Amino acid sequence: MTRNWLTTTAAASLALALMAAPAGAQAYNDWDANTDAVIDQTEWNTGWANQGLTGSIDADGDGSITRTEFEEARGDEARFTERYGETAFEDWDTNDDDMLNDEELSAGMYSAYDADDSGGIDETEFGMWEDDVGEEGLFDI
Ligand SMILES: [Ca+2]
Ligand SMILES: [Ca+2]
Ligand SMILES: [Ca+2]
Ligand SMILES: [Ca+2]
Repeated sequence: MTRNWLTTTAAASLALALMAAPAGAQAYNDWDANTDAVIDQTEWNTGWANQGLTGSIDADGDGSITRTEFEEARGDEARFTERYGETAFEDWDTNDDDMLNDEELSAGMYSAYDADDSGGIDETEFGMWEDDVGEEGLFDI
């Protein structure tokens, strides 16, 4: 009985993973407005705004993300640090007001996911980001 249950669960997880793939490609195409297969900073900011992602982290909805709101949204600290480094909040807070606004968060994420420092987000890098902000990701938003 137990073995059957586990097998069924594994099969269901695989089915979900397979179903998720086309949705990711669709999102990438939506963000890549000029279809040059790279998401530049402008396209990124637009996609970010369209998704309302800052609002998902901004628990009290005042338009600024405090350190507390940031830490509550980010999930597992060790995994987060591995991806973004220990000083992500400070690094992204470019005007040093101890809060992240929409622009700072968008720009910080952009630089974090441009893993090869090419100045653009390719489909692989975008996939990493989607995994991290999706269900069970670093940011569960
Ligand atoms: Ca583009
Ligand atoms: Ca807030
Ligand atoms: Ca700030
Ligand atoms: Ca890149």
